[in-house]
Amino acid sequence: MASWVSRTTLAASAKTHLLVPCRHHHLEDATLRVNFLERRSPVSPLSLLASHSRHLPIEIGRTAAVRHLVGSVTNTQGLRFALVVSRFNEIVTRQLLEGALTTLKNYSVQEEDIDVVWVPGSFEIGLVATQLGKSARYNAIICIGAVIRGDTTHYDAVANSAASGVLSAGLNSGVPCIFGVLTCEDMDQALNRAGGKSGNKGSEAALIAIEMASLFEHHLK
Ligand code: INI
Repeated sequence: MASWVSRTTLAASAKTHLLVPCRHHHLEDATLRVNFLERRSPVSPLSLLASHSRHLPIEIGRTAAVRHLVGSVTNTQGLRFALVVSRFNEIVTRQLLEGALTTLKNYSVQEEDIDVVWVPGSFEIGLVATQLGKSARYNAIICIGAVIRGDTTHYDAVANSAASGVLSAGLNSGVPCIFGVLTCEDMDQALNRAGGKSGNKGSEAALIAIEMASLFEHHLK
């Protein structure tokens, strides 16, 4: 199936809410359910991940006239990705990178379609992401870093610069740039979000990158 766009013949009033059990932060579970539902519903993995409830309401009916354009995570053939990774707090960012690469591999992205670019710190990510985006070689850029308040007095400056840098990179290049930069109070919190008990933010960023790359490649060109 090339995309998640579909037109249903359901009557306008035939809207049903299905409660889908989904474990908090469990990417694979969420994604499997999305794949199962995608023929009937434009529910994205992002919308599933964004929910913090144990049961996620998913609308499975919609009007016949409205087109819903949603990126697919099952059609990754030919999509190219760059990862910009900060060396600062490398013990964390390496875990985030591993999570991202594993997810790309799990969704059939080929190794030759992935480049990893290392930068000194999260502050530098935006500039490099902009350059990579403008190169027209990638369908999405995954930006990975870890800004930890305990380590620095200029936490807010670095964290805010990283966020606005990644946002600007996407807006200025027209290529989706995904924010996989952790902003944490301490190292424990960071490690928990880098493959520990709170999941892996790098994996989440990679899945979002696939969805956005697909959305742009298949629908927004
Ligand atoms: N860079 C980070 O990625 N995380 C941090 O926590 C951090 N701290 O703590 O300062 C950090 N600083 C470096 C910064 O990103 C730049 O590399 C540096 O300021 C040079 O521009």
